[in-house]
Amino acid sequence: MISMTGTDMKRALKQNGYALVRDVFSAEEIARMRRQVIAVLATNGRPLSGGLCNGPGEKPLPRESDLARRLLNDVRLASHCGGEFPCEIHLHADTWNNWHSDLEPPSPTAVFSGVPAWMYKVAIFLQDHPDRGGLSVIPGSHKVGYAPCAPAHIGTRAGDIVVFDLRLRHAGRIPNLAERFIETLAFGLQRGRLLSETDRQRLFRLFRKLEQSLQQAAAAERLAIFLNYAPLHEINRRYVALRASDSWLDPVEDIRLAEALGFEKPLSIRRLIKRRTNELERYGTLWRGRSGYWLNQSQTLLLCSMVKTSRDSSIIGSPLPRLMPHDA
Ligand SMILES: O=C(O)CCC(=O)C(=O)O
Repeated sequence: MISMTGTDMKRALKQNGYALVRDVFSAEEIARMRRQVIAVLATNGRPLSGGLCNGPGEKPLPRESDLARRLLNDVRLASHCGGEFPCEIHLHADTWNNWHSDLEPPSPTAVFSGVPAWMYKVAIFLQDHPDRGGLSVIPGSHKVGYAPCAPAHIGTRAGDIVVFDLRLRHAGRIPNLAERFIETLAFGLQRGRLLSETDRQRLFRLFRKLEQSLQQAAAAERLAIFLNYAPLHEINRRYVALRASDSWLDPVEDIRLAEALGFEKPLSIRRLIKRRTNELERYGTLWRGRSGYWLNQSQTLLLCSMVKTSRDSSIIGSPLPRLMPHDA
């Protein structure tokens, strides 16, 4: 991706859960995308949150269409993680989207090591959103779930893209009072089995059209494209698997562990790790960086128990939670 280095992007995503990349697409590209999105939604759009959407599900954008071919093969959209290209496209026109996260954030433990490409989504807004109405986010909420933090309304110009973590709390155009009322009412009717999901979305669409007909000046249609790096159903499956393992937790640096365990010569922990590599690798690949070993949570616990056994001192317990880098 351009206009932001890979390092800056990684830092922004790790810290805030989102990164804004300016001027990725030219005005001509945006104009063409607008025309193409409008055409697709006119024929293959289905009602969603007052507007229309396309993909995934029935009649998604064909991969051989010009829009799909361009977006799914565009090196500017290749993931900062490993260069993967996006594989799924969602088109939205004039939808509202209240606060939510696409994947339930982990709480209270932060998660940010070795995050795979599929954990991110790219948003392309096809018009300017100088203050609000584009993407709003709760910075850092991908790490801490529902911690109360002030929202940030990301000011975007047509041509910019926003990359964000699927665990980040975010919103699109926030529904107004009347829209929230109709949502609550429709949810009630759906719960009482008086309305199907399709009918509920149709009702929102009708309501939105009514709202627009009452507005004095027609606003330009709010068009947006969202790209995923894996199919949606795959993302959910992989996330469940990831959360069930401990490899997504921040690894612990050998020296910090040795210090927390009270080693007189912290570097000597490496001899122990080397000696017991086979046992440690039963719990995942032992990762050796330039500055030493990094251990996952299971390896850390195992190493603690080895030290405990070899020194006959009680170690497991209090130091471990304090080893997490984000607590430092
Ligand atoms: O409508 C928007 O801009 C936000 C869309 C969104 O929240 C989502 O795709 O998860």
